[in-house]
Amino acid sequence: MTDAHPVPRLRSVAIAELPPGAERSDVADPRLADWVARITTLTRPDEVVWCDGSDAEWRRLTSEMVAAGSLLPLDPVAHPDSFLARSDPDDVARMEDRTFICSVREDDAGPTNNWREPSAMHAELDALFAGCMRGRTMYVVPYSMGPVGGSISQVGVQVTDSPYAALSLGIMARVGDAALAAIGPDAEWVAGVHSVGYPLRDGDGDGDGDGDGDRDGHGGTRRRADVAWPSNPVKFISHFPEERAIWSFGSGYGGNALLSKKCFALRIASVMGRDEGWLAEHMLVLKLTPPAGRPVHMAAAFPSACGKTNLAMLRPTIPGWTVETIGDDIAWLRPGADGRLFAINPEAGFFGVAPGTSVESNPVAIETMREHTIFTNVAVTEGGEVWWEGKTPTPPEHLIDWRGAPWTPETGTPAAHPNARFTVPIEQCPTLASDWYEPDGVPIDAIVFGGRRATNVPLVVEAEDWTHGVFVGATIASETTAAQEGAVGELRRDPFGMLPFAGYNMGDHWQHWLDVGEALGEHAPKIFQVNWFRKGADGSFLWPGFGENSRVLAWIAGRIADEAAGAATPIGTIPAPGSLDLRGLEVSDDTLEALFEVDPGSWLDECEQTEAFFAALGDHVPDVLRDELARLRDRLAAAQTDAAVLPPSVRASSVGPCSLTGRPDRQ
Ligand code: GTP
Ligand code: SPV
Ligand code: MN
Repeated sequence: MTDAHPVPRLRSVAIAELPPGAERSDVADPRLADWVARITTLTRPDEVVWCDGSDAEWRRLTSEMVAAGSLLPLDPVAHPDSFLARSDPDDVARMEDRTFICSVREDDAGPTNNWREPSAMHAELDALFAGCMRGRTMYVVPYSMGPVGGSISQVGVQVTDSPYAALSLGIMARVGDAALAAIGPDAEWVAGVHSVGYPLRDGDGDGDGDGDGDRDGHGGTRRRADVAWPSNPVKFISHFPEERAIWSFGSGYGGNALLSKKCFALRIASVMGRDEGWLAEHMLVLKLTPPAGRPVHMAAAFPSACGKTNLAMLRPTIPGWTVETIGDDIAWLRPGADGRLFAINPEAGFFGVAPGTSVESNPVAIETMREHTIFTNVAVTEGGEVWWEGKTPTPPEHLIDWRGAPWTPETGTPAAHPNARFTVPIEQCPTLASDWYEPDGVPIDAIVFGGRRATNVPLVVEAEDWTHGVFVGATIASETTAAQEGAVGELRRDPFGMLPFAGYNMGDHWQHWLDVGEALGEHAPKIFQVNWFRKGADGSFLWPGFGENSRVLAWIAGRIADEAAGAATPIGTIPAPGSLDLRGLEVSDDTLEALFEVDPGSWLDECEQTEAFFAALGDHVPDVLRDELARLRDRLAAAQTDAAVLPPSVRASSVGPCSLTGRPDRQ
């Protein structure tokens, strides 16, 4: 870091007369008061409102937004206290090509990030932000990531001219006076500036946007009409890691606008973690309790829209097991005093993918969103009940689609946007673990990497050790989803599920993982890879997924407890025959074989792509990971020439009678 507390930038901006609300006497950190004054001077809002995340604030903001037409109240019986927001059709997901890491050195951003030189980026942003909040309210939102004052927690402040962002932040982070009080003169806090970039008056006050001073005869107070979802075709999501600052312009959606989430808790926090010896990762955290034996905690990294929320809320199909939820998207992990790795979920809410969520696939999510929920870009019935693809097997006859247009099953376009989401407080989750409140986090017993892979990657594999596990994380590839703008279904490298979220050089991120592993030593968690998305020749999923994934979690728990048997393959250890509990599940032997097949030929092709990927990342790739690649190739080549090295079938009928719980495998 170049400066420990560089927050009050904008020193060049002379503070002008401030609008109502900007000044607040109980702000303990003079840098915060100064920063708010300078942002206000730059952006020119009509008033400033400090948010406290209270119920009263929720009621006030939702009713103002309903009156303004930017929220639609839903059916109060089906969805009490819940609302629908419809975004601009051009503002529906994170925009990776408009996301910038403005580190001082280009090499610190690395080849997987867009880089801009910080002062040039600031100059461009200052021009865009100048007057960008004219005619609007600027909300100042102080928040804590993690329990206020917790040993892994951090604080931040977002200013925004989007009431939707302010309201959503009230769900997603611990907003309020306790967080504000935690920002003392010595605190390190992350500064986020957000504007939708849609001022309602221009500089000369006449609202016609041309700035020519053509007054309307009413003292320059005429405003252009607002729209339901203001945004700007010009978009920047810019991060200044050394300043611990974020500037986001032009988008109101999700990760672009809720700066606590991807911008702070992943991109900026990953840099803080690099500097301070901890990890900020795109991971769910869950607690798994076997019928007998001790509970285990797992942290699992999957790319966007690849099943984190679903796994975190999993309702096991195998009797006696329970899964409790700690987090669904982000984990901060830090070696604890006793040498183990501890994790918190820094967030306080879910911003979950709606499509595919049903009473069958994710009953816990359905219960979680029973009330007090903001839905974005879902479809609704005329009566105000929400619907999305996959919610029910048959769609309703008539809907209003995510754009607000009439829809029938014949329309031919999705009724809900594929990246439609629900925003809901985590405390509404019926499976919330009490551990979520734990200020020092939970000890992690296993780390899991996943992705969407139609081919190659087995249902579950255990890495040989930490270094091999880091190699597995570094070489994750996944088919793209609607969570980001751009093509869907294309296989791309997404190491650690962090391709869009690492705030520093990806190769350095891998080295940091190796360093953390070394510090953990014998306490390092075991590392696994899973894939729920392998497909058969007919293009359908081989594995039923969702609640049935509990079978895989149980095998992982068995490995941790040294009770479940494994079988070696060139890519790692898969369940030994009979060790995966398949009782009560209809899955054919052929399907099982296909789920676990490790084809040396296609894996050697995969190795070639890994080599090219490593080459593209250059000399930041740790040598030991190149060694892992060489070793993997040797094992695959040996397997190719010696069929005997191929894994034994995991088919239950071909083997011993015992599942890992010691009971008969099939009754
Ligand atoms: P982000 O919030 O974007 O980071 O996504 P996420 O990783 O939390 O993804 P989520 O759990 O919301 O799942 C995304 C999509 O994958 C949804 O449409 C789910 O229905 C689907 N999905 C999740 N788990 C499974 C599974 O086990 N099998 C199959 N076939 N689909 C799944
Ligand atoms: C993701 O894309 O991984 C998300 C959604 O979790 S967003 O917050 O919009 O980035
Ligand atoms: Mn995510």
